[in-house]
Amino acid sequence: MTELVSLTKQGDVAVITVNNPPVNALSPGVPEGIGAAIQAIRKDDSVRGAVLIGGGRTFIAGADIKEFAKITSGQRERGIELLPLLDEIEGCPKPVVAAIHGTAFGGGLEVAMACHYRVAAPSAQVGQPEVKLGIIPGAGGTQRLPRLAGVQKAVEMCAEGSPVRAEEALRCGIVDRIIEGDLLAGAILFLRDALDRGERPPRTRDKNEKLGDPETNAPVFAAAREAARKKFRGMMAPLAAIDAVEAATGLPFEEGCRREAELFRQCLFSEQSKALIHLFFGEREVAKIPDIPKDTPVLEVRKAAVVGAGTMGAGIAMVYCNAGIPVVLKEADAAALERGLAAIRKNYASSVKRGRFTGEFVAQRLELIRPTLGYDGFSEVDIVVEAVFEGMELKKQVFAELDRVCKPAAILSSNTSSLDIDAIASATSRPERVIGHHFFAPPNVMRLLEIVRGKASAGEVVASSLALARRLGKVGVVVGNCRGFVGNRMYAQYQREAQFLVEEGASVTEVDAALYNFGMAMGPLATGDLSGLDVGWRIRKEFKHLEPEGVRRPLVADRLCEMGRFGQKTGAGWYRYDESRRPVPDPEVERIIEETARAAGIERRALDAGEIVERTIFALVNEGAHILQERIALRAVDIDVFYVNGYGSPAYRGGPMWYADTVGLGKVCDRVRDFERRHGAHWTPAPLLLRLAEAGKTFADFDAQIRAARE
Ligand code: 3H9
Repeated sequence: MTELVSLTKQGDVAVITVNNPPVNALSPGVPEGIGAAIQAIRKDDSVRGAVLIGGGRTFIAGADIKEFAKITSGQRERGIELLPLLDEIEGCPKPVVAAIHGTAFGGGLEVAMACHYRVAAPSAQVGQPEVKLGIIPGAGGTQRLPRLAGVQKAVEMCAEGSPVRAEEALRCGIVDRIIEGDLLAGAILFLRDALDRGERPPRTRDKNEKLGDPETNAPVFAAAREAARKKFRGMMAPLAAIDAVEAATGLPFEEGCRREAELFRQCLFSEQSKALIHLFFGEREVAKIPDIPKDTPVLEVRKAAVVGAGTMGAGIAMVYCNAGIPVVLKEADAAALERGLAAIRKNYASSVKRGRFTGEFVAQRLELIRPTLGYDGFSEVDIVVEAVFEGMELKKQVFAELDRVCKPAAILSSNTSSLDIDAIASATSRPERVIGHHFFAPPNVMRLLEIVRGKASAGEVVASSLALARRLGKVGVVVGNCRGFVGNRMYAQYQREAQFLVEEGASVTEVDAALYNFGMAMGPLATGDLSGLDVGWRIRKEFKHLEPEGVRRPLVADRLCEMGRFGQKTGAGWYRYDESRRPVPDPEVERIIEETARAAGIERRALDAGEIVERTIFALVNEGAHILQERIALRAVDIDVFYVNGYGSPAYRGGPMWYADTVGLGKVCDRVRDFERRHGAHWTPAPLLLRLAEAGKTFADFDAQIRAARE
């Protein structure tokens, strides 16, 4: 065999083991190795059947995703052709059992479904997650899965990409038995039972009983399409996956596979797939910090504390509880503490109602919260998250107290979204243990954690923060210390342009609709209303003395705040809100905008959606380029991962920096220059953007250089 696939024998049973760490992907050599093993088994009269198993921590986790870029860039001539291998396995006259542990994902599940039987460890998971990469199963997954699991389940798994656990896989017919204890021994026993029964190795392709009929299938496909259009707005792969499963119900197996292959290719060569694959690797790359070695020791977090039980503090406490970490929740007065606890209980109750958590799970989580008005229990915690009101003096006071009450090794983190982390750290005797942990609202939902590295933050504290982020189910992105860090610093430019656009003549709904249609989860003005316009107002007032003179500033948001229109929480902001918090366009706001623009001498005109998108998204990109140049973000992909996970940027566009690459930095730069001529110095192109555009390069090239330097 190859080094990647070994063939051994246990009596009359052959064992094919895939050894391609870390996840046994089907990299070049693996399919060939499995194919050669099957041929050897066919010829070997002493072998009656085989078990296919993964070495190390998992079964095959899918095709090698790195190969896709080689195919689409032309670097690799042929696609990944797994179908002949799967025919080979399925056509083998001796039964082959797939023994699954870890994850049988994508091509891994497709290989398993071509085997005659599947057994699984209780902790195993199976899935067709291809849509998350903007593609669909491309090796018969959409044809074999409905034959095993039925149409409804197959549509769900292929269109949504979520895995199912072994128990459910057994229930719906994807696996035949769950093996407690030694998986290989159990798989061999299972195989011997099958051999003793003397049955012909069953081929999944022949199992047509679960394929249903057009009448019962039609509403299943219609409902799946409707759900996919809502849940995966703008994405093509989920709809293509549904088409492919539908083909399984209407076409003979081989023709269905051909249809699947066509759809797979269309998806693979789309910009969406390239963007999503960029994010897949990006999410893993953000945890690699050039000056922090992989083996840096990390602090084990057994207990945590949160200071402040407001919206953010309460949400952060829930994040810790959900990860099973006991948390002390401190507030200054009893009423505020009770409000925070009530918010947590209400939030959990609605999760139970929606079926996300069981009542038992929630009861256990609530047990983990220990409310307090003082600092009792703080001496035992490994980490504190400060989430008090956003003001430097208060934060310094809290950190000085934490320094006094917490053990020396404890990490002291701040949830500040914009304040100087070094200034906060200066209030302690241990600035090396201080770091920013900026969560995004609502903390128990949003995946992003902005990890702000102060000038003194120790490598161990950064590494521990990244490990903790993963444990909390977050994606941690490490950024440097500057005003607003990466998130709010870039977002401020985006918001600024959105507001300038309304002053210049676009309506509130036009601005929001243009960006919603671009794929943002919400328009910028509706987002402002959701997070509260008063937050930015307060920050603008705090930093007013730092604003350079003579620079144009948005005017309307301050006027809305002066009128008490803080957004959803006051029932009015950029929109008015009805009792169900639905936004209603408000003529009063349009009147205020017109009045303000007239008073400021701003000429108003019609603006189209294209210009709205360019003005807002290129503002993000230009600021992103400044941030990269200043090394506040390590790589462009860090910014992309950041914006997709924290700011509702559409994943299928790959994040703002990747999107700029797809537009072409030359074109982006020309538009930025044009905006500079028309709107002033805040549009001056970032030197890095200019440099890359002039050299015909991309942000991806910039990242490649950083990667090369690291390696
Ligand atoms: C497919 O199969 C298409 C088919 O229909 C056939 C078409 C013809 N390839 O996530 P981790 C790397 S599409 C290459 O940190 P975990 C990953 O980058 C594929 N590399 O570990 C990382 O590298 P590094 C369908 C891969 O334990 C390292 O492995 N399958 C692949 O938290 C560890 O990864 C999927 O979409 C891959 N397939 O989670 C599964 N997978 O250390 C994608 C991982 O250098 N993978 N790597 O940063 C996953 O969901 C998770 O990695 C998994 C393990 C759950 C398996």
